[in-house]
Amino acid sequence: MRSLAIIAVAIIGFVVAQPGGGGQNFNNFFQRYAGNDNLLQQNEFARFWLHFDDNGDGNVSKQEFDSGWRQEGFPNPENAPLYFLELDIVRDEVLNSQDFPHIFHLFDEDGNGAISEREARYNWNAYFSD
Ligand SMILES: *[C@@H]1O[C@H](CO)[C@@H](O)[C@H](O)[C@H]1NC(C)=O
Ligand SMILES: [Ca+2]
Ligand SMILES: [Ca+2]
Repeated sequence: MRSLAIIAVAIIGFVVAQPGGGGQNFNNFFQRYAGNDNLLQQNEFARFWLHFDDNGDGNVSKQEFDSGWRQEGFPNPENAPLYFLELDIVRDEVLNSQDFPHIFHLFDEDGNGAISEREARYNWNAYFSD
């Protein structure tokens, strides 16, 4: 019984120790696309969303988004359909260049035309956690 408790504590400790829960996911979003200036510009932000566009037609379909979100290990894959609805701001059941500027402005809280790491992390956690 006692050793079970120790194992449980060890597992919980390990999980808690992971950087911020989806730290790796966040890095794949921000560091990969922000470049050397550590800021996400509109085109870099759009490039991130378009990486889900498997057939390269400029539209991220719901199926492309759901399967990409799941396969790449982004947070809470069971919520991918809900995230798609959040992101499809110009509601036409695809994510594309009409949606990206709106999503960009939601992330760019101080409106200076670029998403800082702080803005990115804050909004990423808010939109894509439970
Ligand atoms: C992308 O989606 C828009 C909106 O639904 C549609 O009008 C357009 O034809 C689509 N483009 C392609 C290449 O399927
Ligand atoms: Ca597509
Ligand atoms: Ca849309």
